[in-house]
Amino acid sequence: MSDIIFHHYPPSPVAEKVRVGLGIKQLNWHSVTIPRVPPKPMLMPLTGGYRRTPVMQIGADIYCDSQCILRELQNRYPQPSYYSGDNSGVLWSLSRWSDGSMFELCFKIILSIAEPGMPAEFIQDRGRLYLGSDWDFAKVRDELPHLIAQLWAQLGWVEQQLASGKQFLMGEHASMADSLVYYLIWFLRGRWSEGPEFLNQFPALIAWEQRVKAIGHGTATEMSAEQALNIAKAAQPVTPEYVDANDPLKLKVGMQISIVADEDSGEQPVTGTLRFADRESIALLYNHQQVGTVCINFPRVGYRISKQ
Ligand SMILES: N[C@@H](CCC(=O)N[C@@H](CS)C(=O)NCC(=O)O)C(=O)O
Repeated sequence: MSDIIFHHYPPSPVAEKVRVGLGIKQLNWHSVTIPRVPPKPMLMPLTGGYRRTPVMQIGADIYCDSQCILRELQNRYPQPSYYSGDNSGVLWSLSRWSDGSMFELCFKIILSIAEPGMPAEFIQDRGRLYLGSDWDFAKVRDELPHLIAQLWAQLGWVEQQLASGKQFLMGEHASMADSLVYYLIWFLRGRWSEGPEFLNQFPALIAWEQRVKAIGHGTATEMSAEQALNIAKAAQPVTPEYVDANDPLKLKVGMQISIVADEDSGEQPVTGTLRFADRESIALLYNHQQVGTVCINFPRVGYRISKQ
């Protein structure tokens, strides 16, 4: 099987979610460090303009968004499973809470407090990406007690889930639930000056956090961005040609489509030729002179598809 190449940067919380996922399966992977803000000229040939972090590459197949990456890792490396028993539907639903309202809360608390000391370029980029065209961190700061109260109540659910003494969120083995929640705790502890003190009121959560940390990230070896591009160029996509017969958008293999995150983030759509679409994922072929043809995969949930 082709090697896993992971494009990310160390302080990225969403990348930490996947790094823990790589740890749960004890995988070997190549680490390519990408810039924290655009331009990302060595990533764009692979992603057709998708600029977020992280991105996974396996040969000439590219997986954008942590949801899509974890799904592909589970498909390719089924054991040990990200699911515990038959609860995969619940875990994917949980991911919409952790990546949606919970990530937004953590982001707002951390970035609004950190803003005054951060580079203007970074703040402008993240403000537009996560808070929309009328972003304003000062307004977010005015709401901090409310936001922290919302976080407090929801971290209480995590504490409650662990209170009976189980090792991990879904039982005695680590599952995707642990990576989905751990990355938010990692973000709060590492980037919010009051985070460590705030977390002290959740003792079961802190003991669990140590257990998840101990899982590690699998085994990473550094790779240059040039090497990653050359690997894509030398490979052919393996994502099959397929569209689900019940597709509500009546998609067909070969259609020209574009795809973009379904929120006011100011991101550019990625345009290409439809190759694969089922309920969970969509993939398009994209050509770039530096890599030839690559197949770029996205999750369906959270993304808007337009026919060209
Ligand atoms: N829905 C995406 C969200 C990814 C995301 O927002 N990642 C942050 C980094 S933690 C990001 O892309 N920041 C802007 C950047 O890296 O350019 C996913 O699950 O992968």
